[in-house]
Amino acid sequence: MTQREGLILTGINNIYSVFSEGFTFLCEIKGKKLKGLDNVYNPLAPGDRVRFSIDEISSNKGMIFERIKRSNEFSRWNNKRQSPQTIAANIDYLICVASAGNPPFRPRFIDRVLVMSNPETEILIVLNKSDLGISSSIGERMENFKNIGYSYINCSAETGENIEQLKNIISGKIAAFVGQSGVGKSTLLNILYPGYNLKTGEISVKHDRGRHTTNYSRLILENNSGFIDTPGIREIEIFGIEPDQLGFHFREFNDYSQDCKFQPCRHDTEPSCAVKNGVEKGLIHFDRYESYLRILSGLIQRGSY
Ligand SMILES: Nc1nc2c(ncn2[C@@H]2O[C@H](COP(=O)(O)OP(=O)(O)O)[C@@H](O)[C@H]2O)c(=O)[nH]1
Ligand SMILES: [Mg+2]
Ligand SMILES: [Zn+2]
Repeated sequence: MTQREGLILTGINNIYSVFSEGFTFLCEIKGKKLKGLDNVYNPLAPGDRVRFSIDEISSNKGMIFERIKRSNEFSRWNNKRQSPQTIAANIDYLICVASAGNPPFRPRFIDRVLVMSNPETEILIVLNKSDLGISSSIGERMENFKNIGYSYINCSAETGENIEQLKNIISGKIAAFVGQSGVGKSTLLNILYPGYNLKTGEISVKHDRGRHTTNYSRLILENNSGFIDTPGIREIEIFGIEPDQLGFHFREFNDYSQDCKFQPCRHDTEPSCAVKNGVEKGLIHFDRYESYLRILSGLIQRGSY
């Protein structure tokens, strides 16, 4: 029996495409469960490295018996299944795509992506559909992201604005594109990586009677780089963060939180809170603080972190 290491490209209905030494193998998980990975929505995500054995009879099939330790992951809480769901693993770049309109700009979605991103993963906020016009309130919120230390660019898949720049940024990297449905992820990827004909403009349909949706994340490799297209994310539910720790994931709060009277401070109803004081003085963006409070109350309500 031959054993190998491979890279998960995609998984559909528990059949995983595993890329290894120039070939793609269709693999299942040996014994249906991977050791130590019980309470998760999906034990394997695009970008995961695995050890698998190749079937002796049909050589394009195999059995995965181990997931190699991840260097990072982008995950969310799956409310329906009440378990963590990994969207992409071992990525070099997290590209958070938003749109200037149609669907409306949702900065709080971006805030949530930022909270769930690993500090070691490079992150870029891309405001697509700039051709629709960037209102002053959108521009101001985007400036704030920049002021607190996140990179962002405006672009348009329609007019080509800044597409070359985006191409240069992700060149040689594995980049995961995340963002609400309809912001233009697949359209951008079709321009950045021509030839894969990713479906665009699809209206997400609620599937009835437990039928499996055809929407799934997949990793596409091209030379030394590649991308993960992630369809169908409506919301990013936060998990894995204690309520007392949430403030540390809003990086601009850290300039103030050491001066809060209570330590730890949830920056909510506590008196003499330096973060709230910062919001009142306009040093911290009010909308970021609103985002923070919503996530905080969500975490407390759910009661599991
Ligand atoms: N006006 C405008 N429309 C765009 C742009 N990029 C994508 N779209 C349109 O937005 C819709 C959704 O795009 P799609 O790539 O499927 O979004 P995804 O769900 O994020 O993958 C499609 O109808 C695209 O043609 C853009 O830069 N400007
Ligand atoms: Mg898409
Ligand atoms: Zn505080």
